[in-house]
Amino acid sequence: MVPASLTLSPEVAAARADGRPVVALESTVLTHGLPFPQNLDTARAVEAAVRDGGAVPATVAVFDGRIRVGLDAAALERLAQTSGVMKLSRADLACAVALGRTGSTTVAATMIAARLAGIEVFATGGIGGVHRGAETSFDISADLGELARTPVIVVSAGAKAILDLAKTLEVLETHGIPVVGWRTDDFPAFWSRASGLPVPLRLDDAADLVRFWRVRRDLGLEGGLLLANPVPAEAEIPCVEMESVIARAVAEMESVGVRAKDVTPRLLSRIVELTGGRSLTTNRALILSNARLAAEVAGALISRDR
Ligand code: PSU
Ligand code: MN
Repeated sequence: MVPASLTLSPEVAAARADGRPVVALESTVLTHGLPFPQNLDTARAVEAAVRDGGAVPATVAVFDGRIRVGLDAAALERLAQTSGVMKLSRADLACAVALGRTGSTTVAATMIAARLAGIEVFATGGIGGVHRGAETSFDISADLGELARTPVIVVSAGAKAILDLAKTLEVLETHGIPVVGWRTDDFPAFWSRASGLPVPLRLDDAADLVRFWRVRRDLGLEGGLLLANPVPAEAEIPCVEMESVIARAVAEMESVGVRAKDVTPRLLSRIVELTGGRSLTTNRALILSNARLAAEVAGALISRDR
């Protein structure tokens, strides 16, 4: 049963009813991750990439207290243009619904909506994770806890190198979340194809992933799976180049005392400035690549279930 506060767009509802592949997409990347107008342009391109891959895109956001799964062109535009909307994660999603607010959904909140809508595959740019200095700040994204409990395959370019990737992998392991390198042995670092950290599992074929996912369900193992897809080589910015930019942005944040939900958006926008916009081009390329892979996986899941 879909809860009353959740609305599927007519297109998503029809695809679900017919058993056609659907890919969920988050919206925090639009409101807090990319600047206007690149955010709107990217959102449209991501939806087109999902369609090209044979699946229906379902961007998730909260409008006036309704969780909407699948946005029409007008809603996408409104969201991309409005500044100051709430960034909603597991902790505040229900509050926004109860009070009739508008907000974008993080990876965690999008996974919750996807599960409620019966969508098993979700494409994002990068998940939240364990921040650098977490041993003192305790800043660990709710995305990791969500992956531990909610059964959705999340396609991500690894995790942002603004995070502590080694600690992020440790917490993923602690929670029993499978981290699968897509045709790679090295955990991708968002703008870079490799972090130098080995990825725990590697798969090269969507059919193998689908078998793995179905066995997890059969064994009653709760939680999601992180499919780590390296950015296409032609769009990559190597780790060594990003490192000095990230270190500077992180140090600036610390000196100003940015905390909690503001950390990730502030770091991302500062990195766009410090790279002169180059990081944006890479960001867009990796999101599109993740959307294409998610569509392929969603299609493979459906053929397996037939
Ligand atoms: N990583 C990115 N771009 C983003 C985000 C993460 O590369 O826009 C967003 C996602 O929506 C993610 C959220 O779920 O930030 C994590 O925020 P926090 O670290 O506050 O949990
Ligand atoms: Mn945080």
